[in-house]
Amino acid sequence: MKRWVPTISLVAVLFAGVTVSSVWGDDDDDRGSPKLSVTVAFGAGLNTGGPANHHVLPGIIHVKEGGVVNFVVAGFHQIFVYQPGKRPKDIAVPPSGTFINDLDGLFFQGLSPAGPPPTGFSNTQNRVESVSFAEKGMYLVICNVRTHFLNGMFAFVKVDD
Ligand SMILES: [Cu+2]
Repeated sequence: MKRWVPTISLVAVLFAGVTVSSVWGDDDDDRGSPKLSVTVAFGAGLNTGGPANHHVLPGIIHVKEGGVVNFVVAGFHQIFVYQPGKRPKDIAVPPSGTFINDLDGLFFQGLSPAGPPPTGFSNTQNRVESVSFAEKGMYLVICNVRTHFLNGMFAFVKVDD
């Protein structure tokens, strides 16, 4: 009985299109030069709950000047991005309540998961919110939901050339 043996050409076909960037991921880490369009997980996914969900991944988001960060929002979260210079310890966190709402130095305010959205859909569902970064700098991005931020749900967008 003749046995089937994969040839070099078959192996080449199987791995065709698998580039170094797709192995490393174009946008899931901070390696290499900044990209013009980056995808970020804002919330760890609807198969998680509580503190396990309260993450922005990756923690350092590297994007090219003039580029866009596409935040994939998993459920009940709200994106707040601040102008460069604002640090996590500068956030004025109220002692109670659902939201932080620190508007000082705000660069971008995402859709609120509390109110009726303009689209007619629930803002608590998964969605993408894209934010453009025209100028260089280090921008703090947090989840405006108080307990989420206190669980460490924040990251930095590093805009570079
Ligand atoms: Cu959140």
